[in-house]
Amino acid sequence: MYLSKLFIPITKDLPAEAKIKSHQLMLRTGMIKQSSAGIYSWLPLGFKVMKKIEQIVREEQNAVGAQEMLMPTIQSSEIWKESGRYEDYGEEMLRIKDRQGREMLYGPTNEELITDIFRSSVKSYKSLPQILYHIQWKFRDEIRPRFGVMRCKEFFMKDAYSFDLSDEEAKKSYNKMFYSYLKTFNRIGLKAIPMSADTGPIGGDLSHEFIILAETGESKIYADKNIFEINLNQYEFNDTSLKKMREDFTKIYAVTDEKYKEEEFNQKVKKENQMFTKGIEVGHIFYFSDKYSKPMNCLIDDKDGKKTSVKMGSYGIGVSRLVGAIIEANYNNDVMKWPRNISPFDIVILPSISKNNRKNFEKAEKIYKELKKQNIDVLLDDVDENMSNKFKKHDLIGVPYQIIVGSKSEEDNFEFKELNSKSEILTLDKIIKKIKN
Ligand code: P5A
Repeated sequence: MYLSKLFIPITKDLPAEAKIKSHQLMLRTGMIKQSSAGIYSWLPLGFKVMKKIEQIVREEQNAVGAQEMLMPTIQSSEIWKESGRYEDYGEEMLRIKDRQGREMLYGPTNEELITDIFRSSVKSYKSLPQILYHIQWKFRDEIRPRFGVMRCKEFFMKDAYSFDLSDEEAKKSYNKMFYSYLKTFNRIGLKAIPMSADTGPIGGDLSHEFIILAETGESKIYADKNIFEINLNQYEFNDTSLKKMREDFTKIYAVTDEKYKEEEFNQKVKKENQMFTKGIEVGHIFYFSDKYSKPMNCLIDDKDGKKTSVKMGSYGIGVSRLVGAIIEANYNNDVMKWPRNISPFDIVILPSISKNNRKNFEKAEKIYKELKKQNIDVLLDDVDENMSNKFKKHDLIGVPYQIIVGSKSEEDNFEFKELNSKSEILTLDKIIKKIKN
């Protein structure tokens, strides 16, 4: 893609409410555009990044045996009345009427709808366990939408739902998701801490939030630093090992302020290991047993032919929130550097262009064609402006690798630079190898 052809409306004027880096950067680089309070359009650059994150989330869900499906955004109020949440959910739920006057709503979450699907199709324990998920827009009429995509009204969520015969079996599903979440966040270069948490309107008595550290986060965190020492690779994908994994993580003190008690913190964590910081909740998992299946009559036959309510959990990742969270975690000294697997482009070519000298530009086009042939997603900055402005612009767009075609690039050797590092002179072959590795 040539930069001049890319729809990337870079803006300099920021609205006053854009207080945190991710919100400012996403507006400045034209990743998103606000359509009304808490509601955004995703423009090509932002959309590309979000789709890459979505794909990683999907791969890690599939890897633990979850199956993808798609439920609608609009739901009937009937099932919410059955579960008892129609009233409880309050003003955060966007309620709509269709032309027949039927009460509908824009789904803030899908526990009821998936329970309804499940009860009409699964009757026997033999079909269990099951984990189903979808990646779909949600709507919550947040009273104070803020921080751009971090807390908005319409947002993109991966939500999964597990179905098991017993509480014991259900905990195994919970552990699988726990593992899948840690793997997902690792893959996008984030250190996420699982923290025991309150369950709020979703319910149940077992729940963990996954929080990444960031000064601008809304959650206050009290934790033992040793939580970062646990290496996920030591666990195998079987029930025993995953049980041990969750125990290892939950043994170490880590809570948000809802559960924080000063005395307990001082008792359980040595002074030198105490960490108090802020973070962003990027995922949240819940085990609520028969909270929905009981009132909604989602019954299955157990081994003795006795009817029992299916045991359920639900598991969410804020896919659109992650875009902002990754920026918060990776933005440093006015430079944004995307992790390479979610960067909007693999590499950018920056030729030093002037009106009377087209040589660099021609060279850049040759490199561009060669990289394209190698299936590398490359951006060529063909805009006629000085190099220092170009560098500033690309420090914000955040593509991690650059080929600078200027005085230092000669014949088959090119100046190659990784953001936040010194440049080096390499052949195109070596550059291609580096990017593909
Ligand atoms: C779990 C899946 C649930 O809704 N039901 C289905 C459960 N959990 S949750 O914690 O309420 O949300 C899951 C994740 O979605 C993101 N999120 C948001 N992102 C942007 N704007 C919002 N207003 C918003 N609300 C929730 C968070 O990442 C959260 O962990």
